[in-house]
Amino acid sequence: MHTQINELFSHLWQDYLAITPSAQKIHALLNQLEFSDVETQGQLINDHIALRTFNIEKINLDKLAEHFIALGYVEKGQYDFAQKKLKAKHFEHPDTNQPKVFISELLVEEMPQAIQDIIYKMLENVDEQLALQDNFLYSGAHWQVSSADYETLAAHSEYAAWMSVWGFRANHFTISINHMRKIKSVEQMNSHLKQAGFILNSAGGEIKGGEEVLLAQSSTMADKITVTFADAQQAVPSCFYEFAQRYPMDNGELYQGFVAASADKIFESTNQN
Ligand code: OOG
Ligand code: NI
Repeated sequence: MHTQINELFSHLWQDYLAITPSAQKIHALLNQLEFSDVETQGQLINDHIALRTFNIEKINLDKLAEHFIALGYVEKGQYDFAQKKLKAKHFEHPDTNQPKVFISELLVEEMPQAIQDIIYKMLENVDEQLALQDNFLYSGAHWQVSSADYETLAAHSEYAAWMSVWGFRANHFTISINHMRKIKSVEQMNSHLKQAGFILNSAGGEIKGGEEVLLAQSSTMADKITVTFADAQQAVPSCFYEFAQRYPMDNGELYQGFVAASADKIFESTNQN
């Protein structure tokens, strides 16, 4: 287990950047916009990250969560995505400057038998101890599927297809708009990014949620990266960047949870099209 939150997030960030070239570009673009006019170097703040897995005991949601709980994180919310056959929890650290963590898992038993077979085969040779390793959360895929299996998975669950290629890693980081100096809304963020040529996720509208649910979000569509399948090479969606603005609750504090209806659409940032 990692002994420092910063160390874990720095590994997750480097791993994410390596397969998400647009995140590197957006980070540089926004840094330039926000801080090029100030002497003291400011920084972009990460609202949260998200990780994915299957609800299979040796690598389930709780196994991922243990790494964060060991660092002081506490479970705060639960979410169900009936149609996508997903369950999720979010975790917060008592130090509110630390990023929140959203972890989901696919309910494998609710998938068609053919999908279950592919997933069980992927996990067959995964060591029971894998989830205990220090680098588990950024260790990627521990298996290789064929491009045909990838397409079979994708036809039933884009989430399962994504997991078959990318495995254990942060699938996005999230810029906190509340902490920005120049950009003050998701709308402004979106037009800035579109002007620079980035493609946004428009599922359910480019802005998910809003002040009425205390959280407004948007995200890019995942980059396409060429990967090697057992039988072929193919470009598939990797990771994406998200942007979040939080609004105050009645007690004046910013809402720290997630919004299931919005999250349902954010998942689709890694869809093939
Ligand atoms: C997580 C999607 C949900 C949010 O902020 O609502 C999410 C995922 O794509 O794994 O990140
Ligand atoms: Ni998110």
